[in-house]
Amino acid sequence: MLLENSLRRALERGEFELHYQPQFATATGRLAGVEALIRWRHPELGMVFPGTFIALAEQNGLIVPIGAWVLKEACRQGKAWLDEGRRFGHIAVNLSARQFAADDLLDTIREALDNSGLPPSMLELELTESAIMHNPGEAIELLDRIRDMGVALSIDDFGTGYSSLASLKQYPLDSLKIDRGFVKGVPHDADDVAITEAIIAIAHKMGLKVVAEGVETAQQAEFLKAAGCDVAQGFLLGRPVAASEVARLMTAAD
Ligand code: G
Ligand code: G
Ligand code: MN
Ligand code: NA
Repeated sequence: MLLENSLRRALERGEFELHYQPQFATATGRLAGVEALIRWRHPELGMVFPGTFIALAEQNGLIVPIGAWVLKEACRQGKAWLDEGRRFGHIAVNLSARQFAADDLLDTIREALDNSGLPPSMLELELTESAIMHNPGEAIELLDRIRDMGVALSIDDFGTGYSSLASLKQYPLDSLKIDRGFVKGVPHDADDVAITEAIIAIAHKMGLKVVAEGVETAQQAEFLKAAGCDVAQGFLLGRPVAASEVARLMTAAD
């Protein structure tokens, strides 16, 4: 209850901020996108990480207004970078299951895009398998409508949920993010290697891009590049940092 009230106040007082973690194309090393990750700058506690409050915000529903703020702020920042002539590929935003189930999701996305002027194709939404599988029938229709706006869709933590390959085929997706649990084991663990290579092969056959998250070592990065993984993200390549800092990685548009 205490935390619930303080989360609500944090939103009202503007204590949330977004950090951005870079994603790089493995083939060229170029910046392919940035993922927005929420932080709470608490007046007494300092920086609070989402691991400590996102689950609670999911339970009490505050993730819906907090998530709407995240979308709005990410789109605003993306458009500001564009106006500064910076190239950053896309900006990825995490959507929780509760947001995906909310009635006003489409309006929230449309409003964030319209108010900011960010081109929809520069926004990518990351969903987990469980958020989608909760109601697969309705999910396809909702995903189709998001995709119709021109927004890209990605499955986060892929391989940890229970989406079947059949359902995967039906979703209008752009990319899969291989869960960091598998990335952690490559290139030493034979099972993680097999799973990672299989995900890349299936994704590519389905016309999807593959992003590896949680890349922490040069060996992992080399393996992923050789395996044909399109994009890599992780502490080795860049930690989540403030907008001004990630902007230094963005080249000027010519
Ligand atoms: O940044 P960090 O690794 O601490 O994030 C922990 C978890 O919080 C990750 O699973 C990430 O997806 C989630 N997360 C970070 N920012 C957001 C956000 O804006 N919305 C939602 N729903 N989850 C987020
Ligand atoms: O679930 P999601 O993919 O949205 O989680 C993103 C979170 O993963 C971020 O909070 C970020 O801090 C964390 N993260 C990013 N790169 C790495 C990494 O290389 N290793 C680990 N352990 N966590 C990472
Ligand atoms: Mn994510
Ligand atoms: Na993830």
